[in-house]
Amino acid sequence: MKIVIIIPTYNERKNTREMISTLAEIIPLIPKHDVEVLYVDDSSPDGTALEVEKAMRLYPWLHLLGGSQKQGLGVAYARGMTYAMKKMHADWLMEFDADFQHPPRDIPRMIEQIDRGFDYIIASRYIPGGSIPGAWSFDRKFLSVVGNLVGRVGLLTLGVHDVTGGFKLSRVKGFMDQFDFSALYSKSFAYKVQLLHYMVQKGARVKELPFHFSPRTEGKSKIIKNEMQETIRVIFLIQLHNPATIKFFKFGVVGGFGFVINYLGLIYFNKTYSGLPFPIGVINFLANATAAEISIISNFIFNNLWTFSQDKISRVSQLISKFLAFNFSSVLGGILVPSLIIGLGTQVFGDRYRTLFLVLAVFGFTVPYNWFIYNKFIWQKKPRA
Ligand SMILES: Nc1nc2c(ncn2[C@@H]2O[C@H](COP(=O)(O)OP(=O)(O)O)[C@@H](O)[C@H]2O)c(=O)[nH]1
Ligand SMILES: [Mg+2]
Repeated sequence: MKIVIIIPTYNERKNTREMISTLAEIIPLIPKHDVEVLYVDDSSPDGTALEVEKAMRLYPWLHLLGGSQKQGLGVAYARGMTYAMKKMHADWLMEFDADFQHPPRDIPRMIEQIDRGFDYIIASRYIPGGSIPGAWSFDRKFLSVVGNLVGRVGLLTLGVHDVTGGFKLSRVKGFMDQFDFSALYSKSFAYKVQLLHYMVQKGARVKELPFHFSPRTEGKSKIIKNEMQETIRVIFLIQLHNPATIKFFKFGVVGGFGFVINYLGLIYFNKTYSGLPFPIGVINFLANATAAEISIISNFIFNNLWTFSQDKISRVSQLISKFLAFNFSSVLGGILVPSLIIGLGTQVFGDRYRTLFLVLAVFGFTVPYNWFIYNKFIWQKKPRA
């Protein structure tokens, strides 16, 4: 396998000289694979590129991709990865920093995982055995931990413990070779969360290996101040284009609309039925039952035509049986169980918690329950070409 270690640099001359001699010791330890190194330099004023060029005379595995000006880490990786795949015919791409914050000694451990059937190997600071620099200030640590957590939740990739790190190994075939680099949302560090989200969404088998993220000893950090905002912006754009998120949003709109119909229907049918010779309790029972049934029908229609339009039910026999199942499930998940939660909750804790238990029942039970039932039983995914 051809593995290309991509190292973007901006003013890393001193680190680069040392890094190349360290890599020269490490690469022979990986005889099973063809490991090459590609420096992607943005015309660093300190002459980083000269250092690489000098060493290239000694090491045939060393390459340099120059650039005209500093455009950000995301742009540098987009250039480097494209070059490694198209010109160097890489089977695997490694993301690696020039400044020794990623320990070069961990490279062979990462590469070993290739033979174990993984597609995406992540060096992780946030699993047992991994760490961030102890010398960092509290603020810096806090920002790193919280930023990573925001990323995990925002990307809906809770299974990955470190989503903001920059030391990774990605399979080209079926994964990176299908990524459209012109669609990168960020020119800077936030490209990382987008690539990670892409790999996970593509179904990559992920392996996280713990590592100690060292403090920088030479040169200056190039990370920009508002990187957190930039990352949040990228996550937002990712979700805006994520079919599962769009579907969940539509499901929410339809559900909310159903709730309003139910509420207005209760008022309307209370008036309509008020002439009937029943006590008010029975009238409200009937009014709510009618309104709830109308909202169930509306939920079914709009979810079928809009939310789950890709898996639309259209055969009449199927429509009938699926609607009956939907209706039954809605009575259970939308009426019976929430009523029980509200009834039990207010019985135990008092009536002033009524709204709290309503919210708890809807968001803690009905929403996840319906989402699960709709996806698994009502609108099962049709096989797609
Ligand atoms: N080519 C290039 N490399 C960059 C750019 N920004 C950062 N880097 C490199 O990316 C790596 C990580 O950057 P660094 O400043 O160490 O980020 P930090 O570890 O988060 O503080 C280093 O090797 C940098 O030299 C850029 O705009 N262009
Ligand atoms: Mg660094």
